Amino acid sequence: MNDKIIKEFKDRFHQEPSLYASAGRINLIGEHTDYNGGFVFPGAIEKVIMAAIKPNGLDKVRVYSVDIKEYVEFGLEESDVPAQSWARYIFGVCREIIKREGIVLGFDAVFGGNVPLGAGLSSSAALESCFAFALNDLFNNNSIGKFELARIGQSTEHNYCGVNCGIMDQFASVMGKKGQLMCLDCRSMEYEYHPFDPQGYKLVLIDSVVKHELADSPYNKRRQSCERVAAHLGIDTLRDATMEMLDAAKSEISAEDYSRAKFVIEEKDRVLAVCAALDAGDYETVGRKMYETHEGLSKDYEVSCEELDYLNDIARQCGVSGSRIMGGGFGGCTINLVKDEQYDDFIATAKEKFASKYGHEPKIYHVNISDGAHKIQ
Ligand code: GAF
Repeated sequence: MNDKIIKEFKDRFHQEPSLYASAGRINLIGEHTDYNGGFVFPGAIEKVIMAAIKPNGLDKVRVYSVDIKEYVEFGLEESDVPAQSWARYIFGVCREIIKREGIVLGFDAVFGGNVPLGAGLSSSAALESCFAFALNDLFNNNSIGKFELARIGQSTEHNYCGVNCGIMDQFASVMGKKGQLMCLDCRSMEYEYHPFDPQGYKLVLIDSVVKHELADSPYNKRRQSCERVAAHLGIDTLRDATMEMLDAAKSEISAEDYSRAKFVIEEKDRVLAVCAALDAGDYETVGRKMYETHEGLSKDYEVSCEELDYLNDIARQCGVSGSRIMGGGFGGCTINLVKDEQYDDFIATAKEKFASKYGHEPKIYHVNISDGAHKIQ
């Protein structure tokens, strides 16, 4: 992939570029907790978005996507927003750096990657983080802190892409470290790295290939539900809520808002339980909590879909230790914690059963926890 992107750059722009990459992410547990001030437990993965970039001395950005096979040019003023949705991620990053009094001048770029789109692996965060990291290096002497680079990606989603997301995806994409998951407290923004090398188990993603689209989607509505309940309880975020507080307010809020908040309060505790279980090497408890999360995401938060529930059922039937829908929901992947000796049978069964019900096989991605944003050359 490196060679292809660099060759395309040289063919188009006849210059020698620098090459940067940033990663997609998995999340072991802690879904829809980030924008509620709770905990998340993500890690960066080997799948990346990569960009060849060089300043061009002009007052515009010229960028080509090797995967979408489209070329776009845009200026750097707020009114120059491009029509193509993929280009808005890059435009948004430029604008968010400029808003923070950072420097972005004209540049040429060619980018591509192997983070599957719409699979819940945060290809958009990888794209934002890759450009934020590169523009910090090329124009700002790396003076913008790494955490701020993640916030630049998050603000891009809010202000240019219509997704009112939390910080998890961009945080993981920027801060990821090989072989380590990160427990992030999304209220204090403190985080710890946890080595993740489950002896005797594998982590595998099964992609239903049902596409999710978070912009204008129920994702923003879920967030609004949580904010309504927090406001009703007189607290900043659901991080400070307990089930006792929620139950006391049950008759004053809608049944739907109650279910959403119930999931978030329970999920908050599950992340901490998983953290402790991981440190104790107790992967069966980790797996049990993953199933509980799936149940909550499916029944209370209602962000699953038939295909993902089916994949979760297959995992249970195969005796897999843990399985759940991963990411924002409404399609994408399940993440599965599988004992080595059950792995082959599980994958074969999942492929066969899913294909006979939905007419196509799910995609299988092995998870390798890797480094986040970095310069390649
Ligand atoms: C999406 C969002 F971008 C994240 O911020 C997070 O809320 C996640 O859904 C659900 O945990 O990936």
